[in-house]
Amino acid sequence: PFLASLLTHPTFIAGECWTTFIDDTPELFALVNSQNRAQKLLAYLGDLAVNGSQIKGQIGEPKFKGDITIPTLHDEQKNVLDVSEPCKQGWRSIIVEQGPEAFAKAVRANKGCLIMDTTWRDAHQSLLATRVRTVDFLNIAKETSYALSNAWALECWGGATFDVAMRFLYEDPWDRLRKMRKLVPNIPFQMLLRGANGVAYSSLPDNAITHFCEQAKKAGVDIFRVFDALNDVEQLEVGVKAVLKAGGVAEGTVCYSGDMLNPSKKYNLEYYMGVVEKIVNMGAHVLGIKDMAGVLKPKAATMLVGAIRKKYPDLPIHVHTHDSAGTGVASMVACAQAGADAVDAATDSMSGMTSQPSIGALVASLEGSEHDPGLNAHQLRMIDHYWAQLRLLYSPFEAGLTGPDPEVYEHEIPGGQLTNLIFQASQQGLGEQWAQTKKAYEQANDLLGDIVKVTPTSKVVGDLAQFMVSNQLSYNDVLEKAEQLDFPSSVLEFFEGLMGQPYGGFPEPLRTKALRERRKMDKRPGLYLEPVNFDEVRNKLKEQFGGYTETDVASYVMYPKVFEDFKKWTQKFGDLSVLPTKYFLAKPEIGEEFHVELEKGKVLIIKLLAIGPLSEQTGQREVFYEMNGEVRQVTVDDQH
Ligand code: 3PY
Ligand code: ZN
Repeated sequence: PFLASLLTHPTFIAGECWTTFIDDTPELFALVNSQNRAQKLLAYLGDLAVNGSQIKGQIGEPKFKGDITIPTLHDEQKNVLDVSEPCKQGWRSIIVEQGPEAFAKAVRANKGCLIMDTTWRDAHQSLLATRVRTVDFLNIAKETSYALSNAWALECWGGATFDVAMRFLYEDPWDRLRKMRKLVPNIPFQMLLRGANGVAYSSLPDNAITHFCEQAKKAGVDIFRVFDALNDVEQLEVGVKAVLKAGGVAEGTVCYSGDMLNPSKKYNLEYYMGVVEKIVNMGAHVLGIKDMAGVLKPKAATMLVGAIRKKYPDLPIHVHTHDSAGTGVASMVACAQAGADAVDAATDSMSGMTSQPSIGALVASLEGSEHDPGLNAHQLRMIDHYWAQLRLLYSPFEAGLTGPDPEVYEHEIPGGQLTNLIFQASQQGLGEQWAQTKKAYEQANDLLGDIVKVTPTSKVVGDLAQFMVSNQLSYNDVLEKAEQLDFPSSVLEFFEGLMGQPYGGFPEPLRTKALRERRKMDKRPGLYLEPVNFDEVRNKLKEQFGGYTETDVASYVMYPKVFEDFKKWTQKFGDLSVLPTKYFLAKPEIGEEFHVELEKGKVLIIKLLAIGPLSEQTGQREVFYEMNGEVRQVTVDDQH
């Protein structure tokens, strides 16, 4: 069609095809562009049809491949809500119009306990290996802007969503953020920032964190939950300072580990109050309490939140938990009663076990009390009808969890990691392997000095645990053979000090024995790392990819290799975020017609016609599609 359009174009016919022709006739090149995009899309679809999904972690095909129904919402008078435009009311307007301090004041003055919905970040990170795609958030975004208009925030970005988007879903996380922002202008967006580690797995130079936060704020993040995996306040401060500089709401966060109710444990109330004091002194607007493993029992929640509330009457407190042991609702109710301003929950179908507690259960538990979160329970259930379907669509990423695991009080594995480890163990036949992994995790934690465990330190403990299981090493073996053992790289990075300083110091002589000739940093890594040379990065990206955006720069600095691979992928297959998930994960039936909107108003109607026979000479197959009425053919290497 391009050639046909060119040959029949009046300018071409008139023989006046000079060099400004390209500038004067952009419509032809828009056509080339969409032809190109269509061809790249077919290349992906063809590969999927012949070789099956190559998405890492996918086992089998979705359980549900029907059309997803978008629920209709009703207002209090049972009238159908018009959601053609996003809702405009919500807590975000205070942040935008009056700034973070005013937001902190307003939430303190609010009577009920607000809820942050984590469905768009932690819930799918913890249940579905972070695999939910942009299109599936956007499809329910406007409805969500109404049903959750009184929410503290939607947690929708950061943590593992950043690298998984590029690494496994071939999506630009920044693009996701911008698109979500457009459809949800009223509810604050919250992200998870791993302090000086940004959204990566070990520390970056300070200027990388500053640049990243600036970009994130510009692209739509309002509230930054900043934590450090060791509660190392110097590491935490790097993140908090970057957020303050960017003008965001800084939720300085203390990570909860161990069991405060057990007086012999390392992390007690005094310890936590010490960390909280330092966070307050950093100028954080909000205090976050992050119970990443779900080990904050209700009584401990009452003690901890109660003590902070008493000492800091003006400080907003926001608590995060996981429902691993099944106590999530009870703990969050205890937090609300002890004076928390906000607690976390997830839509019912995406809640429970390693995810957050159910929003429906929490709302019902607080209903009629002075802590009522002020959400419309019926609308929340309607939104959940959507997520119930999505959960089945993403069934290939389920870890196979069947119930709560109160053993978490012993092994303390964070929610997201618990799912990952179960998944890995189930690949090897679960049973004995899983029991061994949990035990080894507990021992690995003791070997490392009973550290706070959350990304990236939880990975260190997990890697050491798997190393112990696969090499059949006991606790004592590790201590005795440390000088000869080839420890996993994350363990060595931790011992070097690349993740900050653990409370109580590194375990010796294990650290020295394991490190041998490697360096030891006894101050925060940012003091040793060379600042990022941003101009160098910009030039490199320009050379390599012909152009860049400032958010590309931020992605590259965070994950150089992942970003490069992602760009190469999109050069080959185009932007696949437009493809409906069921056709991203599995091939259509022969003759099944589906639509892909490349951009607004540019819709492709696609039908798989046939998959040709294998050519013995080339090892390839021809795959035939109908695309907007024309037959198209792609040649695919058969990988089988
Ligand atoms: C992350 O850092 O991704 C986490 O979810 C920590 O809990
Ligand atoms: Zn979490």
